[in-house]
Amino acid sequence: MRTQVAIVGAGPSGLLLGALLHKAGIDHVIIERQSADYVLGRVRAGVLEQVAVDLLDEAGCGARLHAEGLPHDGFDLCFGGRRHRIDLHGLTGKRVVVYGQTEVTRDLMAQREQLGRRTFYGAEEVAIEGFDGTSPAVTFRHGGQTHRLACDFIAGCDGYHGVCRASVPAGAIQTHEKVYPFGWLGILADVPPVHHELIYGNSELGFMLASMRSATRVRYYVQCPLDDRVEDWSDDRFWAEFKRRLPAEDAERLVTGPSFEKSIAPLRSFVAEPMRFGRLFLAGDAAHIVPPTGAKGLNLAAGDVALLARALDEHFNAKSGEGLARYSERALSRVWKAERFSWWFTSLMHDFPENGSFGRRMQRAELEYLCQSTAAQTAMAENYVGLPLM
Ligand code: FAS
Ligand code: PHB
Repeated sequence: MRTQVAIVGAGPSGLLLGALLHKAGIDHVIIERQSADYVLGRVRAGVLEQVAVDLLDEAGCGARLHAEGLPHDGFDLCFGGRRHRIDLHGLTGKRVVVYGQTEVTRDLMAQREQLGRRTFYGAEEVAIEGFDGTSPAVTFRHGGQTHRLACDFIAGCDGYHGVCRASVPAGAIQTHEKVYPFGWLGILADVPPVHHELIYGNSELGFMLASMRSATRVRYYVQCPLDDRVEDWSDDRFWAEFKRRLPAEDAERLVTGPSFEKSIAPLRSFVAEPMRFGRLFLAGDAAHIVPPTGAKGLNLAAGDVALLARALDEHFNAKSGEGLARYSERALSRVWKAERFSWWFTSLMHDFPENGSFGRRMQRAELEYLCQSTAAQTAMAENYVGLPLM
């Protein structure tokens, strides 16, 4: 088999890249190790920046997002019994859209199915080769047969645990990592949200986030110890803890109910540099991870894909190599700014016992300053709604 671009991974990065390459008339194939149902079953991001919304429109996949997504003009910060709204739209003229990653993935998969583009789900023993030369290829087993897909370029969209970054020689790649000493316990439940916008809380008991998927479905999180297990958290325990971390007036009107999804995610900051190795290009979680506090993971992936799709379009259709040559530099410039914001927001909102009373006082001082300074709120808002692509 041969194609122009072999995409490894059918998460949001791989699927969105495929949709944009199709639009540019560039032949491509996606190889995914899990089943489509498994990919759809992962519960992850919930907030889209305008850059991601525009890309889904450009890819022809924005209809349901505009019909069902919830535009949000702000969010609330809560601490020490106080509550302050960050007026995203008032401060930046922009907003975000609440629309789950699962739905983004579903829309991209549905379009791909209609277009009849080749996707190998359930691929085994996926390996990449020749990307440091002029004849890259992806080999894999599927349907009991071994396949070799020759290509011009490989897009490594296979996430943090994927094979692509792992295939780069150690001397050619530099990684930077910070692992946080806690995780997020998240639930999905079909109850009305406690507030019409998101609430980020820094309580004495730890971080909480009240998010949502629709007007009838909530996505709530509490900070929890890294060694906690999901089975340690009954629904009753979760609701009692969530209520304790909410501001009093919200706790009173909180609607609880049975969760139908419950999971614990570890938090890390991670960047691999560069994001290009010859004819292999990394995009999304394959190249970087952010703690979900700033709602940047999925949006950073979309930004990488936009830059890579345009660069490949220039290469194949405009016979220009500048986009590919500058892909890593351009992507990393945006990645590092989002890494900083996600680290800063995580450091501001979570309980770090190791930082002692002085650390808590620094958090409180920064939150107080944030709430009284339009300049500080504007800086926060412009990072939250998303920085320009270039
Ligand atoms: P993904 O990891 O989504 O997709 C990679 C794909 O590659 C997967 O389908 C995988 O099966 C496949 N793959 C892996 N190895 C392979 C191989 N060897 N061969 C073929 N295929 C292979 N972001 C937010 O903005 N907000 C959140 O609240 C949030 N919560 C998260 C919770 C968790 C538990 C995790 C892990 C991430 C969360 N994220 C969140 C970040 C998340 O949304 C990612 O940014 C997003 O999934 C990135 O998409 P991809 O780059 O496509 O990577
Ligand atoms: C979510 O809805 O899953 C979500 C929203 C905002 C975040 C993180 C997660 O910062």
